[in-house]
Amino acid sequence: MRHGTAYVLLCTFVSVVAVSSPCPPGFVEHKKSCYWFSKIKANFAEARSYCQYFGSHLARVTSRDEDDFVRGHATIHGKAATYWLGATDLNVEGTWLWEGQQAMDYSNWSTGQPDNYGGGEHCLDIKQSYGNYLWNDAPCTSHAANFICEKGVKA
Ligand SMILES: [Ca+2]
Ligand SMILES: [Ca+2]
Repeated sequence: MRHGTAYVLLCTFVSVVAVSSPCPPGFVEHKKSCYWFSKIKANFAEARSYCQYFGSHLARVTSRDEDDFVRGHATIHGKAATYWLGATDLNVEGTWLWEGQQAMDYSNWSTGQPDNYGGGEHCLDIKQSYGNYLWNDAPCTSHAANFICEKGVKA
C-alpha cells in the first residue's frame, strides 16, 4: 500500500513537471521557442538533419533579444567552440537567408565577417573565439561543429 501511494505521488510529480515545460527534454525555453544546444559535432547538412529528427530546425536568430539569449546560453552553459545556426548564402553569394528562405533582417557579424574566405564559406556559425559567439561564415562541409536547434513552443 505504501509503495502504491508513493507511486501515485511520483507519477503526479512527473506529470506536473512534464506539463510545466512546453519544450522537449533537453531543450531550453526562451520566449516563444525551445532551443537545443548540441553536445555533438556535425557538418552543416548533418546538423540540419539532426534538428529535423527532433522536429526542429537549425536556430534562426532574428532579433537582438534572441541573439543575446543564444550567445548568453552558449557562453554560460554550452561552451562549445563553434555552433551552426540555420542560415546560408548558398543560393546567391553574399545574400544570407535563414532556412526557409527568410531574409536576414537582423545580424551580428564578427569584425571582418562574412569574408567568404577562400571563396568557400557559405554557412553561418558562431564562434566562442570571435567575441563570445559573434557571427562568422564558414565552409559548410569541411568541418564539424556543435549546433543549435530551435522549435516553436506548442500553443
Ligand atoms: Ca559565402
Ligand atoms: Ca568567415
